[in-house]
Amino acid sequence: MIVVYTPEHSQHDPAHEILAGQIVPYHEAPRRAEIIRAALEQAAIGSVVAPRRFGLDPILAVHDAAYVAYLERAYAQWVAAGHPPSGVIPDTLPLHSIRRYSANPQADAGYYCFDLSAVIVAGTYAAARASADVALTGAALLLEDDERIVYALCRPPGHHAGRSLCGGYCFLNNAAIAAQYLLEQSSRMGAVESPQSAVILDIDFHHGNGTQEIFYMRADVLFISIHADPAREYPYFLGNADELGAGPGLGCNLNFPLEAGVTDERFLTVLDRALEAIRAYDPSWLIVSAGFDTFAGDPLGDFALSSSAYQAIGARLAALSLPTLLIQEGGYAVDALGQNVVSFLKGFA
Ligand code: OKP
Ligand code: ZN
Repeated sequence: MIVVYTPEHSQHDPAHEILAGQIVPYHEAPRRAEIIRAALEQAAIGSVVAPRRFGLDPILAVHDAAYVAYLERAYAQWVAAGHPPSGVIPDTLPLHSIRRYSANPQADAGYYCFDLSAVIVAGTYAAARASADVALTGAALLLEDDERIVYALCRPPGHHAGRSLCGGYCFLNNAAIAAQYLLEQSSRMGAVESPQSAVILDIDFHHGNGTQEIFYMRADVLFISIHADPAREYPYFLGNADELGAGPGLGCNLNFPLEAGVTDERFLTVLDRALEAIRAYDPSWLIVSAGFDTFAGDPLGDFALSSSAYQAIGARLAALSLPTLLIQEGGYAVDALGQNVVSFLKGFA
């Protein structure tokens, strides 16, 4: 198995976030990726490669150009406006009818953000670009045909980022960018006559609202998410079972919102239903938004998965026998994160 990793993620290192009105240390911290990398090395899993550079085109195939330009300028204009150098956090969000764009640095931040957790510091844009390149490199390796399973150690994560919104520690939607790239490149190569399609399976504790939004109207990407019921948990406003896709994408969005306390057995039972849907859809590619905040000890989650559950999940995904891109998303129980990722990847061995 190939592992794609770059130390560039560490430039994205906000000190704090605002959680339920409290200023707390940033959960989505650089040590998460370093712990995973060290655990993979110790378990001798995979050969680690650095990402290639893909430029902006594959990012702009998913994200709005004005949004990406905002991510690039946000920190500098924020500091120039006299705001704190600790990072960009909006204080006013243009919700409902209050929607006219304003270039004021505070308003700019609010316009492109849906919560207070996606803090932009000086290195955020570079780190987010590198994270997208990690995912794209994984996709390219699958296209080159010598790899069937690639693990992209992405940081920052991506599944909450929408076409023109950051939030939930996410800036660029790595899974969506990789999926779009796989579809475009494989139909361009034309070696395969059959129309290309992809499944994005999101097993992070939180619903992948950004990914859902990006592909909601499309039939060539089936988005399936198993997550905490949004009635109880972040991201609150999306992730219900009755969100089935729209227009040509109707039937190509499948949510499994779950109760608190989900055990290994319960999760695997629900996963089996997701796998049935994947088999029926018969995609060319499988992209997994792999979050480990479903772990029993996670500070942001209320599921009860054990470390060994991830190996069982991995083995079931491997049994699909699809070219598979594994994309790192959440997981905040950092002491167990390395072992949980190792367990997951062992399931593919
Ligand atoms: C990112 B990923 C919960 C507040 C959550 C942001 C969580 C982002 C999770 N009470 N704040 O792991 O899906
Ligand atoms: Zn999560």
